[in-house]
Amino acid sequence: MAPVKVFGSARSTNVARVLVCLEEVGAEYELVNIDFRAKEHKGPEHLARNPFGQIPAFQDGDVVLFESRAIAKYILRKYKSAEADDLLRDGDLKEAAMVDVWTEVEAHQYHPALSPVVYECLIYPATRGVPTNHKAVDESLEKLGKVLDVYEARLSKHAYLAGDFVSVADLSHFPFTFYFMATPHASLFDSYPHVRAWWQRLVERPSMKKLGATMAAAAGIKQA
Ligand SMILES: N[C@@H](CCC(=O)N[C@@H](CS)C(=O)NCC(=O)O)C(=O)O
Repeated sequence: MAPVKVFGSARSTNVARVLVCLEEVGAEYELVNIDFRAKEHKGPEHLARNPFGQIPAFQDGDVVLFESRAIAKYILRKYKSAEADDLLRDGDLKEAAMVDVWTEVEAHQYHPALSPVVYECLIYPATRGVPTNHKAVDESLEKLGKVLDVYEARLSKHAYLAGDFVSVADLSHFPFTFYFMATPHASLFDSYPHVRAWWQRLVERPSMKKLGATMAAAAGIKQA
């Protein structure tokens, strides 16, 4: 069977969200680079895969997908096995609903609060050569603190976000949080002991160790 294809680079956060799922289930995959400098992501071939001209895109035979969180769920459904963790909980209505809730929380609360810090401190200086906008960072950190208050309360009752089981909701946090930990604001998490312990549990997963090493090397981040 031909391996599935992921279009984009492993250093890209949204691509890494897909790759971490492929690593979790041990699926074979081919990573196809898309040359941003040559604007390949805005060319007709890539637009046929992702009409928004973004990465990732994903191909499994005649199935072509975009949107990293949707691709992640496809992968976890396709490669569901007794050996891998059940990361969607599709067989249990209540658990699956909580997985959906916290996947939405990641996309609509956590990501908008945390990602500007990563863009301002790491991505824009590296890719656009512009200095950090500290006002934007401070505003984001304030929003993030409020989100982390909710996470701390949740994670003081459960080991993972959707319950006492790891799920795609947790995995979805990996790429941006990984880069956040390389910003000067990583110590914010120290004020949230249950969140910090949750993050520590996640990054010890082989999938995240592997992806983290790849992302760090690609982005020139020194890991502790
Ligand atoms: N919601 C999308 C976001 C994808 C996205 O923002 N990709 C970025 C790279 S991480 C991109 O392709 N940016 C180029 C552009 O928007 O032109 C997803 O989760 O897949």
